[in-house]
Amino acid sequence: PAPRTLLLTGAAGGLGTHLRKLLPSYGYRLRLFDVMPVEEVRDTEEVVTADLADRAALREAVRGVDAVLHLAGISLESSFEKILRANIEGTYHLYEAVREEGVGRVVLASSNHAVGYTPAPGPGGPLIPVDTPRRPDTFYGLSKAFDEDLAQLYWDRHGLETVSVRIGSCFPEPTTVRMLSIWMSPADAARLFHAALTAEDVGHTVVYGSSANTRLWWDLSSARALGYEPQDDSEPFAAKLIAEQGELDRSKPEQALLGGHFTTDPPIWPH
Ligand code: NAI
Ligand code: 15L
Repeated sequence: PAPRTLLLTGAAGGLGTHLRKLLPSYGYRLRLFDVMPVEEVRDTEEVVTADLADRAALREAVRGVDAVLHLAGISLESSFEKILRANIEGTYHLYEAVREEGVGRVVLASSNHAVGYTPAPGPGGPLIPVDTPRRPDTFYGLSKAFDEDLAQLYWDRHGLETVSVRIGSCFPEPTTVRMLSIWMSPADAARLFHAALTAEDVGHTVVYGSSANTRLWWDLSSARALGYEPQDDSEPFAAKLIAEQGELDRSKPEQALLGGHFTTDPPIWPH
């Protein structure tokens, strides 16, 4: 198939940097958008350095692309004001640009922290479904819950399709025992985003984003229904992490709840 042009927002970040390497082999031409400069730009890449608050820059960045993979934003807890600007208003500005330019599909980086206060299932317990009630654990998680609802609104009102991916922990390796249950390898992230970008008739679909981990906490069936076939499993990392950190202690909220330490870290107030 002919290469599809993809706007990758948040391209200078950790996940964006992995995907710049991985997505071209799926046939995408990348247009990169970030407020921070992108390093080592390839000949095949176009770059837009701008803030999500810049409506004119966003509109131009979105013009002519086949789809948007929206990763830009604050990726950890912060003050409400900063989250509001980057993750809530920023995603709204992006969707307006996408609607105005007639782009048909967004894949949205949501997060496990939209449902972070959900108890993690014990061994053999029922997996967390995608329609579990939202239980954001932070202003950050709340912004991801908002973005999912924004995506639903733009589907219902404007016919603009979104796959919202509640990403677990996407790093080269899991570094905590909690992450064994929600880890997504960068290679599986590319597989999942490609499936989310190309599956037909997604409307607004919410999926969890992880590898096929032996200790999985959530239901990957809506992701698999898009054609996603995860190839990785965190289990080879388990013995070492458990030897160093111990098994999860379910009497501690930060080990018993999906969102981990996000559920117990002190709130960040305006400063
Ligand atoms: P990151 O913090 O490394 O990258 C985010 C990028 O967004 C940065 O390059 C930053 O400059 C850019 N950005 C922030 N505010 C912006 C603005 N106002 N305008 C333009 N660009 C802006 O985060 P990471 O780990 O790469 O995550 C990417 C996305 O995936 C984020 O939306 C994050 O919330 C989400 N996510 C990531 C997870 C992970 O394990 N890496 C887990 C769950 C969700
Ligand atoms: C997230 O949403 C963050 O963006 C990422 O940095 C990790 O903290 C991840 O969740 C996690 O829960 O491990």
